Amino acid sequence: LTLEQSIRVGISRHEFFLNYQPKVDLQTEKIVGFEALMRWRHPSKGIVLPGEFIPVAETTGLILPLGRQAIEMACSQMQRWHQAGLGWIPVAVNVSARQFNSDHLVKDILAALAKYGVPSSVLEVELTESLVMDDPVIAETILLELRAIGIKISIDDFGAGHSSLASLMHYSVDCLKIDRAFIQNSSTEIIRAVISLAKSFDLQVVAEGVETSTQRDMLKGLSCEIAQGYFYSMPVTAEEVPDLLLKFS
Ligand code: G
Ligand code: G
Ligand code: MN
Ligand code: NA
Repeated sequence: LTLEQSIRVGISRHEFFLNYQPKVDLQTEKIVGFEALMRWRHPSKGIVLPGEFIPVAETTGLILPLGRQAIEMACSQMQRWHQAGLGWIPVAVNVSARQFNSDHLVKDILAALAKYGVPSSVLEVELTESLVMDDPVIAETILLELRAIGIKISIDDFGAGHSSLASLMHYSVDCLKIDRAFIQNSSTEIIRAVISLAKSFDLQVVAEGVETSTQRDMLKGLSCEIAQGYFYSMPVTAEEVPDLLLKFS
């Protein structure tokens, strides 16, 4: 089987699942939500990471059914946590370019929210900066549609591409996630400037790839609101989420 064929089979056999990485409020050190990260339970290779299948899924168009499953699984999981008495835990799902530009995204999201009775306010989508900048006019139309549903929109991996923070600020988004390479390689002054500009446009700021207490302290000092990274937790399985919530409570 080619990789494309095994992804296709994997989709039909529901071999893909989500892990969850917490986003932590830097002031309170409480978990405010999770990012859903896809994994593949491959029948012979074991657990396969997105780097090995997302690019192929993108070029073959399989990202459309796969992305739909991701949205479904996130909503289904939110419903289960809610039924378990954990309340509505916000979850962010990554959406790639091909998905964003398909006609189905809004329909898929509405269908999944309705199927599992999930309030739109607890679902978030993460879009990359390049995806939004590729065709700004079309992007803004889709962003406004997503906004109208009431879900939250984040720009992912900010600072990883050719950033134009100034033009990005015109878009209808709620949150800016600063790329881990940017956090790890930029001076405090540069990070301070990005945070302050984002805030002046009323964007929430999430720092990605926070691995050390030094980085945590620096970001907290710059009034960054939320952090995500190995310093707090690796992505965990859905079953591990309740214990993780307790640990941060
Ligand atoms: O978990 P990991 O670091 O291996 O994720 C690598 C990349 O795969 C990240 O950039 C992430 O955005 C992407 N990714 C993870 N899950 C999904 C998903 O469900 N859909 C899409 N489109 N991308 C995903
Ligand atoms: O592109 P996106 O931000 O969606 O990708 C998230 C990826 O980053 C996931 O694959 C996740 O496993 C990884 N990741 C999350 N936290 C850290 C961290 O602190 N350090 C490193 N090196 N990778 C991280
Ligand atoms: Mn992401
Ligand atoms: Na990111």
